[in-house]
Amino acid sequence: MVQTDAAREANLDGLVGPTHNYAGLSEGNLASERHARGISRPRAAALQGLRKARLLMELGLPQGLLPPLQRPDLAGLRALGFSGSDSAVVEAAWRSSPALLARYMSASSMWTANAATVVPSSESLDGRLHLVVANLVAKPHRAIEADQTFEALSRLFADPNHFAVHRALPHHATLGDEGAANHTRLAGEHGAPGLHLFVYGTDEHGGPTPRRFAARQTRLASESVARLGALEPARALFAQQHPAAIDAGVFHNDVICVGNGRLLFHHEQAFVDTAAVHRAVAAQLPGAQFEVVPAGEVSLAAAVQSYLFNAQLLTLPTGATMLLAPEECREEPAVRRYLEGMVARGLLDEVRYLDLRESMRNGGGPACLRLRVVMTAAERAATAPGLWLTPERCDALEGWVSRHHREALSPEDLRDPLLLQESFAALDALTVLLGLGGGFYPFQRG
Ligand code: SUG
Repeated sequence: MVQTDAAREANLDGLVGPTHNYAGLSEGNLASERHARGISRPRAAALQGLRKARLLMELGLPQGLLPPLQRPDLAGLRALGFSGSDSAVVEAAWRSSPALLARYMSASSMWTANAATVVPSSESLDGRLHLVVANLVAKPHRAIEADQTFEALSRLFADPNHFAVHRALPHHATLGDEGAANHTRLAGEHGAPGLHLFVYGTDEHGGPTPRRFAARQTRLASESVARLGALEPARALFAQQHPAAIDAGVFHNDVICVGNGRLLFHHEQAFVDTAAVHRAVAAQLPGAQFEVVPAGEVSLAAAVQSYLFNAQLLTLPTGATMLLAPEECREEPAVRRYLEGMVARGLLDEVRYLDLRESMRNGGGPACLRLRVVMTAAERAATAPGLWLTPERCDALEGWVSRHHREALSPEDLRDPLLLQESFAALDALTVLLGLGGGFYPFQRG
């Protein structure tokens, strides 16, 4: 499958902000729970992310970046009644509860697969590219991302002739939406009209539900996102994630399934009704391929631990297929064996392993760190230029990280007034570096 120049898939990676830390905020995300209150390394985290983005750029794929959101979220803390100077607000929040402050300090916007769901212009009813911001209501530290994400995407995709950026669904438990992490687009060619598989964890009208951990995505939310994003109704498929998977730590579908082109690659225990998913996909996508990993070869636990499915399945400009997997997949013998088998069978041309350990410790693998946006050349040209990575910009960003991000951050450091100053200084410098224009961040607007 050689991609046409008309429409190509861009990956927009989340730049890791200076407050990257391990606060154990995501129950049901085993890595986040396991590493709670550990020491994080913000500089290494940001450089690991940039290394991945640079690799894709060097492979000839359109590669962009989404800037981190402002942290601390002072408006969010002030809305809870904390007052006084910025540093007084932070200190008072810490005294009230360190865990509360941690929510407003989290660098979780790095996982841009949760920023929005994307409907490319080739499948939308009005011929524009739609981005529906995710409300992330399941977790308080993530729910506060929605408004700033909307503002950022509205600036980066500002041209109304090409783009429509939608606000997140209402913040209500029946409408939990986690964005592209629960959405997979399949298509014969990236430029050809595709098929959209929305995977939800719970349906208020029935069906099984997980027992140990709460499902984050509802069926109503998935359906509403498809409507808001003006997706041609015939191109939408809805399927329920297996509750046993959620209970085993699969808090998003992209922890157990990844698709690209005509290939859907997933674990045996990904869906409640696998046969129905395959039938529906095959009916709409001639030549659809399914690679189902049996639990007997890779257990659910090994899939979650290694993040096998949270890989980037990429079609390179040469037409070759590459899987970009976390280093943890190389270290897990069953997973590595499985991937080597896929190469031997000609399903993949190459597997590359990357060290993304800082993000992985919070449950964020390669696929979490990027938002896939299939775009035509005209659409790419209509975005804000600050969106795109170039070799020069990547060098400059590495310098920016080395200047602004701390080597290490402990949970107690979150109350440090200097961290607040450093964070805002970093974001100020970033807006200049990326040419994002004045007032990009709330603190810059006074
Ligand atoms: O929402 N972790 C994120 C990881 C998101 C992964 N994204 C995808 N699978 N697409 C989450 O659970 C942990 C933060 C902390 O514990 O400090 C966190 O938010």
